[in-house]
Amino acid sequence: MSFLKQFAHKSTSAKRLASAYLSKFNSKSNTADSQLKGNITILLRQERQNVAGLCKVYFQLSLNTDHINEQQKLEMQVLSGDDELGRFSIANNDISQENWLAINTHKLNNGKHKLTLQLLLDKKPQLYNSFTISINNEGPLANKVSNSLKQSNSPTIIYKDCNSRLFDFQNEDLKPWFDKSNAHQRLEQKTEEHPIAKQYKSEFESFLTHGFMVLENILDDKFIENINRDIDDAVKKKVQGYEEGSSQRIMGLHNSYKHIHQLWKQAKVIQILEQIFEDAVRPCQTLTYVYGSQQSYHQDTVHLTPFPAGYMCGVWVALEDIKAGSGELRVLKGSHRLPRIYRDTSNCPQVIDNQWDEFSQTVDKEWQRLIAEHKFEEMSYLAKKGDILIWHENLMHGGSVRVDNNQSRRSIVSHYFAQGALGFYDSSGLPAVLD
Ligand SMILES: O=C(O)CCC(=O)C(=O)O
Repeated sequence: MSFLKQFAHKSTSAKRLASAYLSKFNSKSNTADSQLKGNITILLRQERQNVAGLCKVYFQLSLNTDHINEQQKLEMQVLSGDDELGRFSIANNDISQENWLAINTHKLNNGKHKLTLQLLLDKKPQLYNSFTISINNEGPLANKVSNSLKQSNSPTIIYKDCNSRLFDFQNEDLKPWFDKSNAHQRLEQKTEEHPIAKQYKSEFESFLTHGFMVLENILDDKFIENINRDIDDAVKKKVQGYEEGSSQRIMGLHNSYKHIHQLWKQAKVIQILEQIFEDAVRPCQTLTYVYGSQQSYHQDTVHLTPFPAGYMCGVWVALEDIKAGSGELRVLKGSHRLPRIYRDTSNCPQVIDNQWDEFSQTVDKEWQRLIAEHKFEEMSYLAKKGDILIWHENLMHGGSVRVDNNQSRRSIVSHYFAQGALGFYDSSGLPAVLD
């Protein structure tokens, strides 16, 4: 079975992956004096040939292991020309399954790079395969991030685990303006510089003080009607096994529904986020809810993790007038100033193969402890259709209990990262999939 077909048969998400990963780099021959026979197949998303941030590369080894004994060491070396960018050990169960590595592209210069994966046995080259990427990390934020990653010796190649330990989260110079002590002064300045900051000044004030802003009446009824029609179709087709009436969320509908895709890239929202990030914006995912999520209070930081901290926002869009008792979105005002919880700082295990139980229990205790130690005012968000709430990466938010189980609460959450930042999912250790 071909590599692509193996992906396609694994699961629904793997099917999506297979169709997203269009460029396949077939194996080259063994090096002259290699002891091992086999090949390395590389899969790369086509659009990632113009890459920024963390670039995920899938590879698979097909190898006859008969000639390897237990004492021998298999490693993968990643090279740019003759320069080694990184190397990591290959365990027995890494052979014949799909593996991934992430290229920390901010560590490399912009432009084209021919990269090679080379398999080593006891440090001797065995097999290799090459691919080309074109790196494009541009703008003041990308430059700052690049410098920080170089200074802190962040690895250029990350194997199977992106996590907060790999990046210098203590670097004060990387703080975004809205997390600095002079943020209100900076906002005054921004209102002189940009009409969006001027128009939404009080909303920006709320973002600084409370960790979220509410924007009323941003989307028109006709557009929302079309989005709701998309959702009706997904519900009818039971996309992702969706059960009518449940609190289940449907992920990634922007990939298959036109109007949800338009919402994901809605110009007004992007313009406001550009003012928050002071950088271009990269959309990440969409989560569609037909009924209230009933999620307990949480920060997104450990799930959708930007480096530098702060350069990610959640955007919550009301697709109907939200009724009390429907499981309204709720937020804790000012909780964005709480410490950030990462997997590493809270001793949570990495989530592998969707095994969330231990991770969720551990991190949830941390969040509830932090909330109990402080006093925050709660806001239940009774939005009107077409209203939008933008939250700071670290704001505590969740869904209230559904008192009336028959009452729908249609909404879509999308997450956005600043273009010059890098994004990963600290909980699972994966690089973020960004547009
Ligand atoms: O809409 C809600 O109730 C909360 C959504 C949320 O926080 C999430 O999906 O991560």
